[in-house]
Amino acid sequence: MAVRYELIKTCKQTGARLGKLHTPHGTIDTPVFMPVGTQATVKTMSPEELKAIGAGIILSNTYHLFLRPGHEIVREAGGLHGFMNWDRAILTDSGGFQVFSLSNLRKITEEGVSFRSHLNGEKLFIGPEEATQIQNALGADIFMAFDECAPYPAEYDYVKKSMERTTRWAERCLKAHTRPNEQALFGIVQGGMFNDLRAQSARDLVSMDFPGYAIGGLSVGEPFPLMYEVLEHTVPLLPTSKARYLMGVGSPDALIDGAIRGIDMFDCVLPTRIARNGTCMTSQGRLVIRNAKYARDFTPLDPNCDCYTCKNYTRAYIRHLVKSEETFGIRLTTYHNLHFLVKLMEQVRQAIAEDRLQDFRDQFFAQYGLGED
Ligand code: PRF
Ligand code: ZN
Repeated sequence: MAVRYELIKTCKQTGARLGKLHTPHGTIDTPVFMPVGTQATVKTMSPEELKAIGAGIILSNTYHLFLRPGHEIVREAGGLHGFMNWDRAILTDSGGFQVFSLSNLRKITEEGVSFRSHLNGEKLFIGPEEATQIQNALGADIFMAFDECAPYPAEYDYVKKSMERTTRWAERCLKAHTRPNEQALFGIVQGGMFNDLRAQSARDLVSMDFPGYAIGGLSVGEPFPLMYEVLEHTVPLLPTSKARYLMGVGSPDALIDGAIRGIDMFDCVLPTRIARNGTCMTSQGRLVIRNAKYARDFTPLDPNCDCYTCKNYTRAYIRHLVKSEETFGIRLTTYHNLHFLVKLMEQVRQAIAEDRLQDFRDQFFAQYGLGED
């Protein structure tokens, strides 16, 4: 097995899990936030910088790398690790989500998804076998089954058919997987907001014995309380001996509330995306650096942060850079936001270790509600 999850302990106050994810490229303490590097780069961050903030695993995308530069080029480069010079762990998403959000004229059948490239209009196809072959070429430590993420809201009958097809696709991914000793294939639980469909999806995927399970189809526009309700129904159906990954969730409050519900892994473009328009995550909530009130503010982004950005630069300077569209500005905000989430997860793990995650959550929320956005 390429990847093994080790449960260290559960928090007596919340049930959150402290664990270790053993991969061919290092062991990752969980719960963990994975920065997103869609195009084989976490936008503006060098691998050395990612290591300096403490990132042990990053995510990349099948859909984008299939379109450009093509997975055969990545394979020739020694896989993603060699291509991008990152020697820690990598997880690739299957494309089952990006093809729906990005490509044009997509058509979904039992075979897979036909679509036109959002780059040049070329007609292409990805099914479960293709997604698996591409991800075997990319060579990430963990890769994801090809799935369909139903939109929200959606009718019960549509979600049921989509979830059942996702299960059949997961079976086909398992069959097509040629490198089980080097790469772990995770199944993705779907089923929308319907608890009985979630239960069926979880039961069927668990019987296929994947080395880890993701919960997909959440954080797609539904209210947070509904997402937590679905999590509370779904997570207990997954084996305690395997890692659980909540896809596409990365707001600080949801990382804490997801961990409390038994999630071990998260990813999201949120910290890097908002950094590029000048929004910073701080212990007091979001800070919009373009705001005029920072023009003469010579304090750091977050007084409680010890990152490179906060140790060396002021709000006034970063505001000037971002407003002038100087690339250094968004490097500084990206660095800070990723550091913020990686450190937040360190604090979450420490709180689990000491059985006080509920207390940590309450303290965090009392402060984080104070932001601007
Ligand atoms: N499936 C896949 N990737 C995803 C999702 C999903 O459902 C989501 C849902 N939030 C984000 N990324 N394959
Ligand atoms: Zn900082």
